[in-house]
Amino acid sequence: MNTKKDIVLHQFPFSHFNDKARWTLDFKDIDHERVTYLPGPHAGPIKKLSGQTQTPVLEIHGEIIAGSTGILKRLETMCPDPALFPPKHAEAIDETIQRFDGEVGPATRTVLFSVMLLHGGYLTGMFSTGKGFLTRKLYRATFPLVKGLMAKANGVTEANVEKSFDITRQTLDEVATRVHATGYLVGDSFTAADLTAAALLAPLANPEHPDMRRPTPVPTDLGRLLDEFRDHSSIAWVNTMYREHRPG
Ligand SMILES: N[C@@H](CCC(=O)N[C@@H](CS)C(=O)NCC(=O)O)C(=O)O
Repeated sequence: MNTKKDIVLHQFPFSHFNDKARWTLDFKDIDHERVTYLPGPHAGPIKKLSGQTQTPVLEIHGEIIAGSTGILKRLETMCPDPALFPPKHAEAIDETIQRFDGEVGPATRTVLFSVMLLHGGYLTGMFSTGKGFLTRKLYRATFPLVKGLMAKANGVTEANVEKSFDITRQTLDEVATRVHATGYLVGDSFTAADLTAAALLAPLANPEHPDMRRPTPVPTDLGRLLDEFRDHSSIAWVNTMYREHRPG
C-alpha cells in the first residue's frame, strides 16, 4: 500500500484536535509518518506548508489538508472501511462534530490551559517530549516570554475560563444522557461523532493511550482540576472509547 512518507501528519503531541487525526489514521490502520512541532515555533513551517498556522495538517501524496475534520473526511474517502461516517447517520454525525469542534474542544483546552500555564516547566516539558536536551532547555527558557501569547491563543481570560468551565460541565452531562441507551452518541455503533467527542474531552479524562497520557508527576492543582471531573460517567465513557476503539 502506501510507503511511509506518502502520508505525513504534522502535529503537536498530546493535543486533542491532533488526536482526532491520529486516532483516525490508527483506526483505519493507515501507515504514516508523524512530524512533531513545538507550539509557538510551529507557526512558520506550518504556515508555509498549509497557508494557516493550526495543527493538525495532513499531507497525502503532496496534497495538504488542514483541520481535523477535513482530515477525518479525507481519510474516510480514501479508506471507507471501517466506516466512521455511516451514510444513514451522516447528518447527525456532522452536527455533533460541528458542535464539538466549534465549542467544546476550545472550552476543554481553555480549562486545561488555565491551570497548565501556571506550570511552565511541566507544560513546556510535555510539549517538547521526545526533543533533544538543548531544544527542551531553550523551549523552557523562552516560556516566560511567550506565556501571554499562549494564554491569548488558548482563550485564557477570566470571563472565558468561567464560560469554558460551564460549557465543559454541561457537555459532560449532555454526553451522559446521549450515550445512555446505546453507548454511542449517534446510532448504535462507534462513529466519527464518538471519536471527535472522546478526543476533545480527553484532556479531562487523561486516558491511558500513549498519545494522550500526560507525563507524571502531574502538578498538584492540575490533579485537583482532573479530580473535579474524575467520577463523571462521561469521563468513564471517554476512557471506554479509548480502550475499545483507539488502536494501541
Ligand atoms: N478547528 C481546528 C482546530 C485546530 C487547533 O485549534 N489546533 C491548535 C492545537 S489544539 C493549534 O494548532 N494552535 C496553534 C495556532 O493556532 O497557531 C481543527 O479541527 O483542526
